[in-house]
Order: sequence, then structure tokens, then C-alpha cells
Amino acid sequence: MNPAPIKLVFTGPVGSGKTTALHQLSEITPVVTEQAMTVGATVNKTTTTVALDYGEVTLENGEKVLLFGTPGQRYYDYMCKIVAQGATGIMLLLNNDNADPQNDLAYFTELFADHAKRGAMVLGITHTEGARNNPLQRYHAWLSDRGYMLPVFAVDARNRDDVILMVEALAASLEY
Ligand SMILES: Nc1nc2c(ncn2[C@@H]2O[C@H](COP(=O)(O)OP(=O)(O)O)[C@@H](O)[C@H]2O)c(=O)[nH]1
Ligand SMILES: [Mg+2]
Repeated sequence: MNPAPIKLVFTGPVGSGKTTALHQLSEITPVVTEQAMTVGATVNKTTTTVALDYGEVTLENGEKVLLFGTPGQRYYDYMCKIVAQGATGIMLLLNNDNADPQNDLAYFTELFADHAKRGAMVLGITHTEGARNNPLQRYHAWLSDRGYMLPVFAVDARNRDDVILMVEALAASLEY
């Protein structure tokens, strides 16, 4: 029997770059479930993922990686849990320009506490060029306050190399 495929899940709040990151990585045209936002639409963002995003990428060794993106809006949390079931690793994207990224960090590390505790999670901080300039050390401090030690990177979800860096960091964490 083949081993279970590698499953990576992009999660995080609305507008943190989940759908964009998955598009950067996927070698198939991703399946996305975008709908007009019922709550929280902004000038920059009028649609949001309602069920999941799905893509695939093949590693150099021929292994296939399944990519999933969760919805960001909190009333879809039950969906997040379903989408992330059996995930090899969680890529938590946080928008540095959000009003309260510490709250987002607390929320998503709690939602995926099993992965966070096992070190099967990597943080990607997006929109670091924005006006709110939380340094990366602040995320490290917030994590260690909660007893987690996880890699944290400044990433631009539109940049494929940045997204690949997160995947590589996750792979490295899982090898220990
Ligand atoms: N300026 C900036 N824009 C980004 C960055 N990452 C993603 N975006 C943009 O942010 C918007 C929201 O991204 P999206 O992938 O839809 O977020 P999702 O709600 O998490 O799926 C898109 O217009 C992206 O192009 C970043 O690091 N900097
Ligand atoms: Mg999305």
C-alpha cells in the first residue's frame, strides 16, 4: 500500500494570502471556492474562500503533495477543521497589517494546537511592507508565551520562492 500522501494546509485570517500562496505553489489550476463576501468586504477584497482551495504539486522525488487552503472567516471554522484533518503540516499565514495579528496568532495556534505542539506548523507573515510594522521578534515572543517554538518568516504570498521557503522549513521541522 502506498503511504498516505503529504497534505499541506494554508490557514489564517481573511486576506492573509492563503489563496494566493496556494496558486503560487500548485502545478494544476487550483480549485477555488470564492464567493462574494457577506460580511467584512473591503475596497481591496470583495470575495472570500467559502469551503476550501485545492491544488497539487509534485516533489523532485516524484511524491505528490496535496495543497489545501481553508476559509478565513471564523464562522467557517468547522470547515477549517475538516479541511485540515490528517494534515502533514499547517502553514499559518498572518497579515502583519491586520489590526491585531497577536489575536490571529492566538486563535489559529489554538485551532490547530495539535500541529503547533508537534512542530508541524510554520508561520508566514505577509504584508510586512504595510504601515503596521510588527517586527518578527514579536511573533516569536507571542509564540513562546504560549509554549510554542515554530519557524517564522516574512513572506509575500505572491512570491513563489517565499512560499517554497515555508514548505522547506516545514519539511525540515518534520524530519526531527
Ligand atoms: N501587499 C501585499 N499583498 C499581498 C501579500 N500577500 C498577499 N497579498 C495580496 O493580498 C490579497 C489577499 O490575498 P488572498 O490570497 O485572497 O487572501 P486569503 O483571504 O487568505 O485567501 C491579494 O490581493 C494578494 O495578492 C503581501 O505580502 N503583500
Ligand atoms: Mg482565500
